[in-house]
Amino acid sequence: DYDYSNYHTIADIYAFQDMLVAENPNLVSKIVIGQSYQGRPLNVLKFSTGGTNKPGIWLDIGIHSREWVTQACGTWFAKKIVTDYGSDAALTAILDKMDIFLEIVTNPDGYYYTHTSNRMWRKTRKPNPGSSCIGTDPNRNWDAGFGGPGASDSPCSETYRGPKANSESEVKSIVDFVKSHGNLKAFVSIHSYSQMILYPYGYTRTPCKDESELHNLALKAITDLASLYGNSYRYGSIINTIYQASGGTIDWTYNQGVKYSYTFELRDTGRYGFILPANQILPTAKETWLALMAIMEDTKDNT
Ligand code: 0X9
Ligand code: ZN
Repeated sequence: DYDYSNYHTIADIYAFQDMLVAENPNLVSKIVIGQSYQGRPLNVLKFSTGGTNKPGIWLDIGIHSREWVTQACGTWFAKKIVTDYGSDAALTAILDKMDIFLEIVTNPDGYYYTHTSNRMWRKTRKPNPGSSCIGTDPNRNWDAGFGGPGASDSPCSETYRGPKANSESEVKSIVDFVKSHGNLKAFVSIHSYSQMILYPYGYTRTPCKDESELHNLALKAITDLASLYGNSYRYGSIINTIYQASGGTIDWTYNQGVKYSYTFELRDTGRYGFILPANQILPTAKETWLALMAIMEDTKDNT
């Protein structure tokens, strides 16, 4: 049986995904939206109770490979969905109306590298011509304020934006999926650490047009999260709450018309940072799930 309370290799997570599909064929399927630079499949679990092109909720996890608590929470979320469907009224109502798409290992080359060579690897693993430094920050590579302040043009930087928007296949594969799906209503990108729920924008100080609604829903989400263990989260726009960041995921999805676009930054606030002890995986997953449910329910009620 899969051990949700420990960290796992990419091989384990791929096997977990296939097992979940095999055990729940009427609810879960696996979509391969592309492949990484090194040729690994970019797997997305689709949770659907049937129908064609129902409104969708997207969750991507681990675009920064060293943020290990996020991929660990992702496997727990996947199991939670199949457990709660048909027994939890709120999750059942969401899945009766909408499909959920879950990409647990969004940067598989980086994740492999964090297990084999450098636990603190963040970026993709694509070489940069003319530089000995490897990789692009896949959260600076999206076509929203690309090239502006809050990203680097130096391949050796941890926030290198890449040679052009969508240069990383791990990003472009999601871009193609979002466009071809055409009916996503929520898009939640999960990172760690710093305990925040963030909404657009990161590349500009101009407030997004749904700011007050996204702000109120973020407050509901962090309140529900805190109800479990009293853990406190901050919330607000990316630029006002964390820092200016251009070329970020949810700025692009929001500009595509996906209104409920959020970035989560999970535990902790810096004591352990990216190296969160495994005994915090389950509490982090459980509290985060309450925030995700708040956002998914509100999306469902407004769809
Ligand atoms: O800098 C980042 O990419 C994120 N923080 S992290 O420690 N996980 O690297 C925050 C970025 C905010 N989100 C977007 N710009 N979409
Ligand atoms: Zn991150």
